[in-house]
Amino acid sequence: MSVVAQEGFRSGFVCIAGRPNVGKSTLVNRLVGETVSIVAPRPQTTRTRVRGIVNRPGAQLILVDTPGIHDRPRAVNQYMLKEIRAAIEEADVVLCLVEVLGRGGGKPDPEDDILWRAVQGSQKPILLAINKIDRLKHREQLLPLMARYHDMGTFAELLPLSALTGEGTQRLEEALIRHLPTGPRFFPEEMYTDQTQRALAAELIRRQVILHAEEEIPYSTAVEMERFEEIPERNLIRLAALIFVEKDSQKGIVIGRGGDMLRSIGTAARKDIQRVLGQRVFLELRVKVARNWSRTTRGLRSVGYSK
Ligand SMILES: Nc1nc2c(ncn2[C@@H]2O[C@H](COP(=O)(O)OP(=O)(O)OP(=O)(O)O)[C@@H](O)[C@H]2O)c(=O)[nH]1
Ligand SMILES: [Mg+2]
Repeated sequence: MSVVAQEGFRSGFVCIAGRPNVGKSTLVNRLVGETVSIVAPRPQTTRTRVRGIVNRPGAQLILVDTPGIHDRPRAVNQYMLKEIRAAIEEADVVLCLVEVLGRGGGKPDPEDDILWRAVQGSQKPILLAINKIDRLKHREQLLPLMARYHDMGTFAELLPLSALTGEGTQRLEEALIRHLPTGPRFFPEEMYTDQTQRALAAELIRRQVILHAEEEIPYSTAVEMERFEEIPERNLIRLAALIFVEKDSQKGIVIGRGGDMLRSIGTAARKDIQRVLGQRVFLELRVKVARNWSRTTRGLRSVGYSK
């Protein structure tokens, strides 16, 4: 790994912060061009900081995806808030993400106040991306919103885009690189995330639980990989994972009638992991109750959230 700074080479950490479900993880995956961070159509999908690395001629951007910012007293929410604060702290550039047609009804969402409080006072360049412009019928709808954000005076640049279609993401990338300091390449060029394959596989399983189960179960689920055994001569990975829930009733739901739900979670997760890791996968899943794990620091540790 080369840490010798090339003349004019730019590099650094970009923290992506914003309310739950605005598209932070979709944007990271789009810019990196790989699945780095899991995406789901409901809030609070991302739990920890996830780094995605973008290598371009003359620059290395390290994108730090964070959990959606919101303030609730449960231990798991406070853990997520700490992850966001740490990501802002380590960043060279902060990218705030909001969505069009959000709850502000054409104005900045009042619930974003917590985001502004978290970034204010930071001496770093703060950029604002307005996501999901593909959902607008008329592009002029953007203008009043842009004016409002402009008036806040907080942002070095305002960039409308769609992480889903890719529109505007090239401009965003160029803007981020412009605001990065000069510096060395921190990660080898072939590396696109600092996550282990083991951690990524556990996240892909958690995503399938989120997509299959309803109500409070996604918020009560954690996944721990018990076994990750690569068998290169057969191009196969043998995985065994534990799905933690908080109550017996949730365990029953995740397993389903005659094991139906767990089987379909397993099938979908196995396909996803095969696609992302490019190897055949043998996957075994078990469900276990870690009573009320999300409510205490000890509980969080017991399911693998140890920071
Ligand atoms: N229409 C549209 N949908 C988008 C866009 N970007 C993301 N989405 C959708 O928004 C939902 C949330 O996306 P995520 O990337 O998981 O959002 P997030 O901000 O990481 O959410 P948390 O991790 O919960 O904070 C998913 O259903 C995405 O497909 C976009 O540009 N346009
Ligand atoms: Mg996310």
